[in-house]
Amino acid sequence: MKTIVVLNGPNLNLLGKRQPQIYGHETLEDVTRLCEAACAENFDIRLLQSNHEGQIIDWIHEARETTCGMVINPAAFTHTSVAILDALNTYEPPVIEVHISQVHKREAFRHHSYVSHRADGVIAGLGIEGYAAGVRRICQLVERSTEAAT
Ligand code: CA2
Repeated sequence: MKTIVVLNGPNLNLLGKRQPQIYGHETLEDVTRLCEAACAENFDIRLLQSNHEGQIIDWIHEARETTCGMVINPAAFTHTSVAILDALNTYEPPVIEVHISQVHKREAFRHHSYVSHRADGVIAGLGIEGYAAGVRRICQLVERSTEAAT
């Protein structure tokens, strides 16, 4: 099994419980189910969420050895964290950045992403379906690179 890590930043533990007009009614458990359903055969999902920047950085470091790709919604750290960008720059497999809301229709401070300097793809405004699209893209990229190597 190849593992895709799905990392989630601060406040996303409240998904489905607050501000449904922006983030919808689905919870992180629903995101896990959606990602598992989107996975190709021979892939599995490890979904993690933290409100702490250092924890997310530690998980990125661990993922270097244990995962074949990453879907990341860094939440507010998207717009602030050079430290998460630096950690992602040490991670070689494909990275897809996901935002549930259409950040470019929102406040100007949400329009810049440090993580986009590293991400291989960026998805915004598809609701939680964006995570599934990110997982499908990771599977495709990993399968293509495996085929190219054989
Ligand atoms: O649209 C996204 O996915 C965001 O990454 C969500 C972040 C926000 O800071 C980014 O600009 C865009 C906020 C996550 C907060 O999540 C909540 C979920 C439910 C209720 C309250 C907060």
